[in-house]
Amino acid sequence: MKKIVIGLLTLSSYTSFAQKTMDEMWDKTAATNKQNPNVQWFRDAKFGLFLHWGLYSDLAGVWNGKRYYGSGEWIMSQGKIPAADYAKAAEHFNPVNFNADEWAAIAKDAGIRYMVITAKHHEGFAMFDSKVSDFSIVKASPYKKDPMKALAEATRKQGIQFGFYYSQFLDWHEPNGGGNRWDFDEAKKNYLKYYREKSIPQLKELMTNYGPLGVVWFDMPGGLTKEQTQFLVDSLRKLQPKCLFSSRVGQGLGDYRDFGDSEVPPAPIDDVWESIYTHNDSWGYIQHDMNFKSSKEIIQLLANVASKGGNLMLNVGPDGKGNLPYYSVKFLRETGAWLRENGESIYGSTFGFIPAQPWGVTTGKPGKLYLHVLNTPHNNVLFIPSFAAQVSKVYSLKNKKPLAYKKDGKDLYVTIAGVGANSPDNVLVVEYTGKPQAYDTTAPVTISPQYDFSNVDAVAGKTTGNAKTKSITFSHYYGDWKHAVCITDMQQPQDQVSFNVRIAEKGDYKILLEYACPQESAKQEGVVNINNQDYYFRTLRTSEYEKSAPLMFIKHPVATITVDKPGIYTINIHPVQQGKELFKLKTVIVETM
Ligand code: FHN
Repeated sequence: MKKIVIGLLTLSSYTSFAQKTMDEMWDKTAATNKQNPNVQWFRDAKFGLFLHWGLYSDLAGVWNGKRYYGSGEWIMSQGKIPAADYAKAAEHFNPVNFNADEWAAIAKDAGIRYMVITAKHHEGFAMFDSKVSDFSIVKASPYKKDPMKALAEATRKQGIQFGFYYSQFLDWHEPNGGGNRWDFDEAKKNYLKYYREKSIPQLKELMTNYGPLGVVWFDMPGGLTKEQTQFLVDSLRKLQPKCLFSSRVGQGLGDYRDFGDSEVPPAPIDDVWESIYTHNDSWGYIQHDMNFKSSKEIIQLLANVASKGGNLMLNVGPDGKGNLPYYSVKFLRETGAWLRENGESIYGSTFGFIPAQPWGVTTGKPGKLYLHVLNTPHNNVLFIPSFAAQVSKVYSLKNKKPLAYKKDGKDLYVTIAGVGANSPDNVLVVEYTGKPQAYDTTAPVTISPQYDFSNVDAVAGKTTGNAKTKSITFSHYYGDWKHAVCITDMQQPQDQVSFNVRIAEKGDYKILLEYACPQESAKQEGVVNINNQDYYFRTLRTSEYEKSAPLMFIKHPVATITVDKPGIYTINIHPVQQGKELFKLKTVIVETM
């Protein structure tokens, strides 16, 4: 069994994060500080609310009549706005509609267990009453109050852990802060002076004046050595020993691990970790960004992240008047309603020992496996392969309705007819005794005609030769990062990928390859071998790879096959001859004909 390695994805600045191999992503050497005994509440919390709120929220993605797209909180950098001009924006930042109790109540209704809000983002503006800098909501804006104090109290009153985001290095307002090269001469910057005079003192203010913090969420570490970072961590820990630090404190000194923006690991990670996603395309409020994820998307994302053993912290960007966007409130409340019925399968769970199936994913607790049914099979029978433990009962979590099931050898079949398929995630519970099998990354991927498509994802592939499994990062709008795990570096016949699949029923199937292919790789021959039969194809051009642009994929039908006998098969793919990288293969799709 391929061991799932775990570790910390060391966070270089996100602009340089491009392609990491699976091993780099799961590099165990950069361990987190697993010794922090206070991490259990975080591990169990599973669902957090991220809030990006600052001067940029009032600009709402517009400066001097020009609309900016993606990462509204980066408008000063995108527009290379002089710090003195940008600072004037504070004069009309007056969030008079802000209501801490209302925000906290919405978070509670949404099933949120922890909240992290930007105390200071890269713009350098303190959203709290800082004695260190007058560039703050209290001193520089007509609002003149400290919203963080009120929000911290209201959030804790709702039983939700409260924490701050703090950009400890990037600060475009300060001559010695990181990142502003349009106003200040990089060569003259004294980062340590910035840390000593603003960053660390403000962090101490936050850890002293706002009550017990669950988390300090650091971001974009830079400029500090491991020793200096250790000194920062040690000095802050003295103020609140129980407070957890995110991995973006840098140097592997976080208490838990954050993946890249909008990234989920493709297989379970037995570590304490968090995936962070925007609700639309931006962290900070942008008035013309209306691409909000539905409650179905949020619920299925939450289930997917939990099925890999992690937390989802979903971001919302309040506007400059202190309002939460309508669709964020609407879809978060709908998510909360689902969690009130199904939260047992999420909160306090860990990854399920059955890998993703065509019907969905699994989470687990001792003696219980939760089946998150995201796609209903045509025959209303769930196939759960190789369920080694002894099943004691199976039922719908929502209404405890018992469900018929049968074992055939180790395989488990559950009849789900009549279980309300209208939910974005129908959760079933399999209670069992005895020892379940460990999660097996080499388990064959199920292909079944009970679904229109069965996906065989790159992470399930076994690579040989120079072929690699890599997480490819690209974006739509600025900073709106996307990730695709692909099989890459196949340039010659011995660079191969093989997938073990279990085809559940005989029949005719169409094989489609979902890949990205730049001009230089187009028109190269590849071959798919299934059951000792070769199927040739020639690659089609999709798009050039550039991390700050969309990476386009094609679903290229390459073969029709007939399977006479259900069973285990191997799908092998490789270039026919030496050449450029054949393509970046994301998925082998098996369509039921
Ligand atoms: O640059 C920031 C960005 O504005 C946002 O705060 C995200 C949230 O994870 N962090 C950095 C980019 O990764």
